[in-house]
Amino acid sequence: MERTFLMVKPDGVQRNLIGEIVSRFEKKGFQLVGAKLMMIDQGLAEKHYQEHKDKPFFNELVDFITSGPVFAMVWEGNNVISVARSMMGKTNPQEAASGTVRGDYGLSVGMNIIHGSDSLESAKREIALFFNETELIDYKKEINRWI
Ligand code: RTP
Ligand code: MG
Repeated sequence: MERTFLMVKPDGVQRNLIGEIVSRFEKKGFQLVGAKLMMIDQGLAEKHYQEHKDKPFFNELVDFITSGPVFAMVWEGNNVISVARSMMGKTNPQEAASGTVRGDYGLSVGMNIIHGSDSLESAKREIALFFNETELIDYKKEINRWI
């Protein structure tokens, strides 16, 4: 079963959106396999955002993601990587459609509430970066046969 790494960013935590965001993915039919409230240190932030290290906004991005607690999660389900990306909405909340997390709650590209892995490769990399195998729980829900 496909897995992805999702994270409520510091702005989403401060704005009390953890419950709302978890609820959206639960109701969609995805299964939570791991989650924790945590601080990201400089080293982890730089690794997580390594693909952006040469971008002009890199320092700003690292400062923001290390500025307060985040809620890190691993979710499982059919096509969860791409479906979660569409539920998040476009990177710039001003362009994100209503009904998406960023479209409904975000206003600026720097503070866009949520992160989600953008490919199978980045999902694998990010899950391993944030979670130990023992923190990821494999379990069955009866409800899954109705999805
Ligand atoms: P994310 O990685 O956070 O899920 O977001 P994303 O895939 O939609 O966007 P990505 O291109 O990976 O960019 C990572 C984060 O960098 C910030 N950003 N700022 N100032 C800018 O022009 C700019 N562009 C991107 C955003 O916060 C974005 O989520
Ligand atoms: Mg990205």
